[in-house]
Amino acid sequence: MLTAEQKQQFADQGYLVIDPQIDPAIIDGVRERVGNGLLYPDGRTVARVQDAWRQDAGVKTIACAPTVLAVLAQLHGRKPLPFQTLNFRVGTEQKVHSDTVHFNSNPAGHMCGVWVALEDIDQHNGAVIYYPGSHKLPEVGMSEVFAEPDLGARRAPMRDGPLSPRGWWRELRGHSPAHDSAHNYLLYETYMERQIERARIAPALATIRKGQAFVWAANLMHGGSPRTDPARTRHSQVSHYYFEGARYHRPLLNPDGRVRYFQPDWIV
Ligand SMILES: O=C(O)CCC(=O)C(=O)O
Repeated sequence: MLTAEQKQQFADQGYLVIDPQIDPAIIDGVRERVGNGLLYPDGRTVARVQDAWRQDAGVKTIACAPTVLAVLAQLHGRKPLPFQTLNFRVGTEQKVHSDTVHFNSNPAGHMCGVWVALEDIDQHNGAVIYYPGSHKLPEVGMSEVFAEPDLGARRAPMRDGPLSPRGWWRELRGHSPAHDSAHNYLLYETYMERQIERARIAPALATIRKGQAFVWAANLMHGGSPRTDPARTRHSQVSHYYFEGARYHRPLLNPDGRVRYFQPDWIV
Protein backbone atom coordinates (compact mmCIF):
# COMPACT_ATOMS: atom_id res chain seq x y z
CA MET A 1 0.00 0.00 0.00
CA LEU A 2 2.80 2.45 0.83
CA THR A 3 5.20 3.35 -1.94
CA ALA A 4 8.93 2.83 -1.60
CA GLU A 5 9.28 6.65 -1.47
CA GLN A 6 6.86 6.91 1.44
CA LYS A 7 8.72 4.22 3.39
CA GLN A 8 12.00 5.94 2.65
CA GLN A 9 10.61 9.28 3.77
CA PHE A 10 9.49 7.81 7.08
CA ALA A 11 12.91 6.22 7.56
CA ASP A 12 14.77 9.45 6.67
CA GLN A 13 12.46 12.11 8.11
CA GLY A 14 10.56 10.25 10.86
CA TYR A 15 7.06 11.24 9.74
CA LEU A 16 4.47 10.65 7.05
CA VAL A 17 1.16 12.28 6.10
CA ILE A 18 -1.42 9.72 5.04
CA ASP A 19 -5.09 9.45 4.19
CA PRO A 20 -6.34 7.05 6.89
CA GLN A 21 -9.58 6.53 4.95
CA ILE A 22 -11.83 7.19 7.91
CA ASP A 23 -15.52 7.83 7.20
CA PRO A 24 -16.13 11.63 7.51
CA ALA A 25 -19.25 10.88 9.60
CA ILE A 26 -17.00 9.20 12.19
CA ILE A 27 -14.68 12.22 12.21
CA ASP A 28 -17.59 14.65 12.66
CA GLY A 29 -19.21 12.50 15.33
CA VAL A 30 -16.04 12.34 17.44
CA ARG A 31 -15.51 16.07 17.07
CA GLU A 32 -19.03 16.79 18.33
CA ARG A 33 -19.22 14.21 21.12
CA VAL A 34 -15.70 14.37 22.50
CA GLY A 35 -14.25 17.64 21.26
CA ASN A 36 -17.32 19.67 22.04
CA GLY A 37 -17.90 17.98 25.35
CA LEU A 38 -21.18 16.28 24.49
CA LEU A 39 -19.83 13.07 25.95
CA TYR A 40 -20.16 14.54 29.39
CA PRO A 41 -23.57 14.92 31.03
CA ASP A 42 -22.55 18.15 32.78
CA GLY A 43 -21.71 19.69 29.41
CA ARG A 44 -18.17 20.56 30.40
CA THR A 45 -15.67 21.02 27.61
CA VAL A 46 -12.15 19.86 28.20
CA ALA A 47 -9.04 20.66 26.24
CA ARG A 48 -7.65 17.14 26.43
CA VAL A 49 -9.57 13.89 26.93
CA GLN A 50 -7.55 10.77 27.58
CA ASP A 51 -8.77 7.32 26.56
CA ALA A 52 -12.21 8.37 25.35
CA TRP A 53 -12.09 5.12 23.32
CA ARG A 54 -13.45 3.42 26.42
CA GLN A 55 -16.73 5.34 26.12
CA ASP A 56 -16.89 6.36 22.48
CA ALA A 57 -17.03 3.88 19.61
CA GLY A 58 -15.97 6.57 17.10
CA VAL A 59 -12.72 7.26 18.96
CA LYS A 60 -12.01 3.53 18.93
CA THR A 61 -12.81 3.32 15.22
CA ILE A 62 -10.26 6.07 14.49
CA ALA A 63 -7.59 4.36 16.62
CA CYS A 64 -8.24 1.02 14.94
CA ALA A 65 -8.75 2.28 11.36
CA PRO A 66 -7.67 -0.58 9.07
CA THR A 67 -5.63 1.73 6.81
CA VAL A 68 -3.71 3.12 9.80
CA LEU A 69 -2.98 -0.37 11.10
CA ALA A 70 -1.84 -1.51 7.64
CA VAL A 71 0.43 1.52 7.21
CA LEU A 72 2.03 1.04 10.63
CA ALA A 73 2.55 -2.67 9.97
CA GLN A 74 4.36 -1.79 6.76
CA LEU A 75 6.52 0.85 8.43
CA HIS A 76 7.53 -1.30 11.41
CA GLY A 77 7.30 -4.82 10.00
CA ARG A 78 5.32 -5.79 13.11
CA LYS A 79 1.67 -5.81 14.11
CA PRO A 80 0.65 -2.44 15.66
CA LEU A 81 -1.19 -2.51 18.97
CA PRO A 82 -3.17 0.66 19.83
CA PHE A 83 -3.12 1.41 23.57
CA GLN A 84 -3.99 5.06 24.23
CA THR A 85 -6.04 7.89 22.73
CA LEU A 86 -5.95 11.62 23.43
CA ASN A 87 -8.57 13.96 22.02
CA PHE A 88 -7.94 17.68 21.84
CA ARG A 89 -10.37 20.55 21.36
CA VAL A 90 -7.66 23.21 21.04
CA GLY A 91 -3.92 23.24 20.38
CA THR A 92 -1.74 21.97 23.21
CA GLU A 93 1.22 24.34 22.80
CA GLN A 94 3.15 21.45 24.31
CA LYS A 95 6.91 21.94 24.38
CA VAL A 96 9.21 19.86 22.23
CA HIS A 97 9.60 16.25 23.33
CA SER A 98 9.93 12.74 21.95
CA ASP A 99 7.41 10.09 22.83
CA THR A 100 10.24 7.75 23.86
CA VAL A 101 10.44 9.55 27.21
CA HIS A 102 6.79 8.66 27.85
CA PHE A 103 6.56 5.29 26.10
CA ASN A 104 9.43 3.09 25.09
CA SER A 105 10.00 -0.56 24.46
CA ASN A 106 12.61 -3.27 24.50
CA PRO A 107 13.82 -3.54 21.77
CA ALA A 108 13.70 0.27 21.64
CA GLY A 109 11.53 2.38 19.39
CA HIS A 110 8.60 0.04 18.76
CA MET A 111 6.13 2.82 19.41
CA CYS A 112 4.39 5.30 17.16
CA GLY A 113 1.91 8.20 17.25
CA VAL A 114 -0.85 8.80 14.70
CA TRP A 115 -2.46 12.25 14.85
CA VAL A 116 -5.73 12.63 12.97
CA ALA A 117 -7.06 16.09 12.09
CA LEU A 118 -10.76 16.39 12.93
CA GLU A 119 -10.82 19.80 11.23
CA ASP A 120 -8.47 21.68 8.89
CA ILE A 121 -5.19 22.61 10.55
CA ASP A 122 -3.14 25.68 9.64
CA GLN A 123 -0.43 27.83 11.16
CA HIS A 124 -2.90 29.75 13.34
CA ASN A 125 -4.73 27.03 15.27
CA GLY A 126 -1.81 25.29 16.96
CA ALA A 127 -0.60 22.76 14.39
CA VAL A 128 1.76 20.06 15.57
CA ILE A 129 5.32 21.35 15.22
CA TYR A 130 8.00 18.78 14.41
CA TYR A 131 11.66 18.53 13.57
CA PRO A 132 12.23 16.42 10.43
CA GLY A 133 15.00 13.86 10.86
CA SER A 134 15.29 14.41 14.63
CA HIS A 135 14.25 10.80 15.25
CA LYS A 136 17.82 9.86 14.30
CA LEU A 137 19.27 11.75 17.27
CA PRO A 138 20.07 9.63 20.33
CA GLU A 139 17.10 8.84 22.55
CA VAL A 140 16.93 11.08 25.59
CA GLY A 141 16.08 9.76 29.03
CA MET A 142 16.41 11.45 32.39
CA SER A 143 19.99 10.21 32.82
CA GLU A 144 21.04 12.26 29.74
CA VAL A 145 19.20 15.28 31.15
CA PHE A 146 20.85 14.97 34.56
CA ALA A 147 24.28 14.52 32.94
CA GLU A 148 24.07 18.18 31.85
CA PRO A 149 25.80 19.85 34.82
CA ASP A 150 23.40 22.75 35.40
CA LEU A 151 20.31 20.57 34.91
CA GLY A 152 21.72 17.77 37.06
CA ALA A 153 22.31 20.29 39.85
CA ARG A 154 18.62 21.25 39.74
CA ARG A 155 17.41 17.69 39.79
CA ALA A 156 14.62 16.92 42.26
CA PRO A 157 15.07 13.96 44.59
CA MET A 158 13.92 10.65 43.20
CA ARG A 159 10.92 8.85 44.52
CA ASP A 160 11.30 5.23 45.53
CA GLY A 161 8.73 3.52 43.38
CA PRO A 162 7.09 4.07 40.02
CA LEU A 163 4.48 6.79 39.63
CA SER A 164 1.12 5.96 38.12
CA PRO A 165 0.18 7.79 34.87
CA ARG A 166 -2.61 9.61 36.74
CA GLY A 167 -0.20 10.57 39.50
CA TRP A 168 2.26 11.85 36.95
CA TRP A 169 -0.28 14.07 35.22
CA ARG A 170 -1.45 15.39 38.58
CA GLU A 171 2.11 16.31 39.41
CA LEU A 172 2.69 17.91 36.04
CA ARG A 173 -0.32 20.11 36.61
CA GLY A 174 0.77 20.95 40.13
CA HIS A 175 -2.15 19.24 41.85
CA SER A 176 -0.06 16.97 43.97
CA PRO A 177 2.04 17.87 47.01
CA ALA A 178 5.04 16.01 45.57
CA HIS A 179 6.31 17.86 42.52
CA ASP A 180 9.50 15.98 41.75
CA SER A 181 8.44 14.41 38.41
CA ALA A 182 6.91 17.65 37.16
CA HIS A 183 10.03 19.54 38.16
CA ASN A 184 12.28 17.03 36.40
CA TYR A 185 10.10 17.14 33.30
CA LEU A 186 10.77 20.88 33.04
CA LEU A 187 14.50 20.04 33.03
CA TYR A 188 13.84 17.51 30.28
CA GLU A 189 12.09 20.18 28.20
CA THR A 190 15.04 22.53 28.64
CA TYR A 191 17.39 19.76 27.56
CA MET A 192 15.32 19.05 24.45
CA GLU A 193 15.34 22.72 23.45
CA ARG A 194 19.12 22.66 23.70
CA GLN A 195 19.25 19.48 21.62
CA ILE A 196 17.29 21.18 18.84
CA GLU A 197 19.60 24.21 18.92
CA ARG A 198 22.69 22.00 18.86
CA ALA A 199 21.36 19.90 15.98
CA ARG A 200 20.27 23.03 14.07
CA ILE A 201 17.14 21.35 12.75
CA ALA A 202 14.52 23.72 11.36
CA PRO A 203 10.96 23.05 12.54
CA ALA A 204 8.00 22.29 10.28
CA LEU A 205 4.25 22.47 10.89
CA ALA A 206 1.86 19.59 10.28
CA THR A 207 -0.72 21.73 8.48
CA ILE A 208 -2.89 18.86 7.37
CA ARG A 209 -6.48 18.81 6.21
CA LYS A 210 -9.47 17.40 8.05
CA GLY A 211 -9.41 13.62 7.78
CA GLN A 212 -5.67 13.36 7.09
CA ALA A 213 -3.27 11.76 9.55
CA PHE A 214 0.25 12.64 10.61
CA VAL A 215 2.30 9.60 11.60
CA TRP A 216 5.44 10.13 13.65
CA ALA A 217 8.25 7.88 14.80
CA ALA A 218 8.67 7.35 18.55
CA ASN A 219 11.84 9.44 18.71
CA LEU A 220 10.71 12.31 16.44
CA MET A 221 10.90 15.60 18.34
CA HIS A 222 7.56 17.37 18.23
CA GLY A 223 5.15 19.51 20.22
CA GLY A 224 2.27 21.96 19.75
CA SER A 225 2.89 25.26 17.94
CA PRO A 226 1.53 28.53 19.41
CA ARG A 227 -2.18 29.22 18.93
CA THR A 228 -1.77 32.54 17.20
CA ASP A 229 -5.57 32.80 16.94
CA PRO A 230 -6.79 31.84 20.43
CA ALA A 231 -10.42 31.88 19.26
CA ARG A 232 -9.78 28.89 16.97
CA THR A 233 -10.32 25.27 17.89
CA ARG A 234 -8.00 22.49 16.79
CA HIS A 235 -10.06 19.32 17.04
CA SER A 236 -7.78 16.30 16.74
CA GLN A 237 -7.15 12.80 18.00
CA VAL A 238 -3.78 11.21 18.59
CA SER A 239 -3.61 7.47 19.08
CA HIS A 240 -0.51 5.76 20.43
CA TYR A 241 0.65 2.34 19.28
CA TYR A 242 3.13 -0.21 20.46
CA PHE A 243 4.20 -3.11 18.26
CA GLU A 244 3.91 -6.82 18.87
CA GLY A 245 6.83 -8.81 20.19
CA ALA A 246 8.41 -6.20 22.46
CA ARG A 247 8.27 -5.34 26.17
CA TYR A 248 6.90 -1.96 27.11
CA HIS A 249 7.93 0.65 29.64
CA ARG A 250 7.41 4.33 30.56
CA PRO A 251 10.77 5.98 31.30
CA LEU A 252 9.30 9.10 32.90
CA LEU A 253 7.36 7.14 35.46
CA ASN A 254 10.58 5.47 36.55
CA PRO A 255 12.99 8.36 36.92
CA ASP A 256 15.34 6.31 39.08
CA GLY A 257 16.46 4.81 35.75
CA ARG A 258 15.28 1.28 36.54
CA VAL A 259 13.24 -0.17 33.69
CA ARG A 260 9.90 -1.45 34.93
CA TYR A 261 7.81 -3.11 32.26
CA PHE A 262 4.06 -2.71 32.18
CA GLN A 263 1.13 -4.33 30.43
CA PRO A 264 -0.70 -1.69 28.34
CA ASP A 265 -4.48 -1.76 28.18
CA TRP A 266 -4.86 -2.61 24.50
CA ILE A 267 -7.64 -1.00 22.50
CA VAL A 268 -9.54 -3.95 21.13
O1 LIG B 1 -1.31 17.65 19.67
C1 LIG B 1 -0.31 18.27 20.00
O2 LIG B 1 -0.26 19.52 19.98
C2 LIG B 1 0.90 17.54 20.50
C3 LIG B 1 0.58 16.12 20.85
C4 LIG B 1 1.78 15.41 21.34
O3 LIG B 1 2.82 15.98 21.48
C5 LIG B 1 1.74 13.98 21.66
O4 LIG B 1 0.67 13.36 21.64
O5 LIG B 1 2.81 13.42 21.97
